[in-house]
Amino acid sequence: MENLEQKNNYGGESIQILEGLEAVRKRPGMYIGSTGPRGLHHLVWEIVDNAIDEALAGFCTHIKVEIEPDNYIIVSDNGRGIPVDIHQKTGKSAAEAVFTILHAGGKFDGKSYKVSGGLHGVGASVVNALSEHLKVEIKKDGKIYTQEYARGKKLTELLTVGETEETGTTVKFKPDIEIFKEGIDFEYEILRNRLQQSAFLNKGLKISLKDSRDPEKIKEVNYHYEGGIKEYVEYLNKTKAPIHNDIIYIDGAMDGIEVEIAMQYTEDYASNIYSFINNIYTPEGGTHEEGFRASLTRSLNNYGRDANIFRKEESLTGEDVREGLTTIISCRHPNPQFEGQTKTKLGNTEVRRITSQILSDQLDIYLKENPQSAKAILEKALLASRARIAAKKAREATRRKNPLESLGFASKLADCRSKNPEECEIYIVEGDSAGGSAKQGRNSEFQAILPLRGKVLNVEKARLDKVLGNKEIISMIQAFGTGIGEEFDINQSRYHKIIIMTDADVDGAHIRTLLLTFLYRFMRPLVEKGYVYIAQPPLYKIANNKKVDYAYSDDELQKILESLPRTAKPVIQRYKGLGEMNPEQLWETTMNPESRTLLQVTLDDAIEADGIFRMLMGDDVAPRREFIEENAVYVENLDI
Ligand code: TSJ
Repeated sequence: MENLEQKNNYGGESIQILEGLEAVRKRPGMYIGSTGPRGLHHLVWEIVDNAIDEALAGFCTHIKVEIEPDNYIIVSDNGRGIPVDIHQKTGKSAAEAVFTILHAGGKFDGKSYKVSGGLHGVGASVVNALSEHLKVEIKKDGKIYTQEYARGKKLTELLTVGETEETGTTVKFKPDIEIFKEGIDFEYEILRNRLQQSAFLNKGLKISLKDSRDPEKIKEVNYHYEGGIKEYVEYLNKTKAPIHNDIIYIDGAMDGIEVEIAMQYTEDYASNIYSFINNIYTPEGGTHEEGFRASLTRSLNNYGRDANIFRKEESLTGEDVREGLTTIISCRHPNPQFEGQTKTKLGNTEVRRITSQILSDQLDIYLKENPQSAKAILEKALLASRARIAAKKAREATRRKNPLESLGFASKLADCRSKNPEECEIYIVEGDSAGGSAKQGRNSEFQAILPLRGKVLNVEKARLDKVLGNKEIISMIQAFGTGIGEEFDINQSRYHKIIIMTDADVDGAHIRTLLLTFLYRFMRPLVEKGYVYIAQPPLYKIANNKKVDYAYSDDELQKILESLPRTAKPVIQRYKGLGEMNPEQLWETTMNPESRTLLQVTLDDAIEADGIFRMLMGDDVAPRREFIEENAVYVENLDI
């Protein structure tokens, strides 16, 4: 598409441009990842990110997002308004180019930090191509302009429709049901969560969300964080016990690269380091995280040594200094490079040095100026270090025996016959009764069943030694064959699909979250490689005479009921748990590869998982009640 703009022949060019957007409609997955719920929501991020770019450039203070009846989305900002002058190379207005030329977004100036990583930054033209209807309104230079499109093709020219003193851009669109065949229902909670994150990452920016789809129950939130990522850390630690009162905040810039870090230690054992580049979450980390880690370890060791806190020969490892740490790292880079399995890892080498330099300069000063906090942090890291060394000695003493075998209990694993990991699946099932149905219903050639009985340990609150004492966790490690922690080897995995199958209720969501947290913390490559899935059991059985249907959501139930003849008297059964399904039903609805739906778990939702977790475990009652009320719908699209 790059050379498209260099052609002089106008007619030929516009035909090619049409083909450009046709290509998006032919293979939408290439541009937005999928045509499922994730891809659908991606449309909103594309548009919102454009408005955030305007905020980053310093010209916009408020972004509003509204979900209207029929799933129209309206995004508006109070920025300068998309330029309307004629774009030389194309002969179109700049605004029209934005909506009709692939990758046209961001071509106007190279000065600002563009949101352009991974799937982001494919531009407004992709949203236009995949929308049944799109309307843009630009307020600029005293005038109001509008232009409309249908499925990427323009319905009108850019028209002047009025006068105004204000400036700004409003884009209204409705996703095309022909493309998003699974439906175009936006999920309030997904939008809310991500918009809140954007507000944290862009201090001072106001972001509002309003859902007016149900006139009886209009939802609205407004986010505005003057403290930015400092408030983000405060929020993430709300249900934890900090060991120092203040949040350490560091920012600086070198060679045009900005670095911002907020951090606080809590009594927890897990570490939560979330890094971003140009507002894009980088779950695979990269050079900004590496620079952070290197300097954190070095600064704390230097301080410990200078302050004579260490015993002889004592020093802290990276793991020691990250125990219980909550951190947000947010960088801005004019030209970020993305690497890694899922293109969510920052690759620019200079960022390692810059992050490291900025952190160590300011962290050294912080530690000197705040001796009480410094002491608490060093003591915590030293405890971690001593526990680590003691655990290692204990492990070495029992090395002759395989610790997993020596525990003396029988796992409930019903293995499959195939030994070819590529075709093998393991279902992790909550409870014995569901486990029984799954064992009877499965295809034992390639499907293994592991029922879990006891409670899964919350690994956020435990060190590795305690994690290795939990029966449910040992059963999983044994079954997978991968080992754990440092010894983890994904090539030993006996299954390429690890499928979590829990009830579609709040307890099920909780258990699933605990399992995902464990996999994320201790077997992350399984998640990175896409081996982890969530099974989707139906919520309802609808029996009408001899015909049986299953519904996986309330919407689907409604659709099925509407499709029945007027006089039909269907019997509707709401499944409260997997245990209520007989083996045949469970196979048919949830396990048969021909008819089931699996949700693949991806890394970029780790923060959302953390949020759900906090909501379920925390003492904030209102959001928990709301979650429970909306759970049926929510669980459906939950990825972690
Ligand atoms: F592109 C879009 F449709 F997705 C979109 C763009 C959607 C929304 C809600 C907002 C925007 C947008 C774009 N808001 N503000 C801007 N700003 C510009 O495009 C702009 C304005 C002025 C200048 C300049 O150099 O004068 C440059 C730019 C890129």
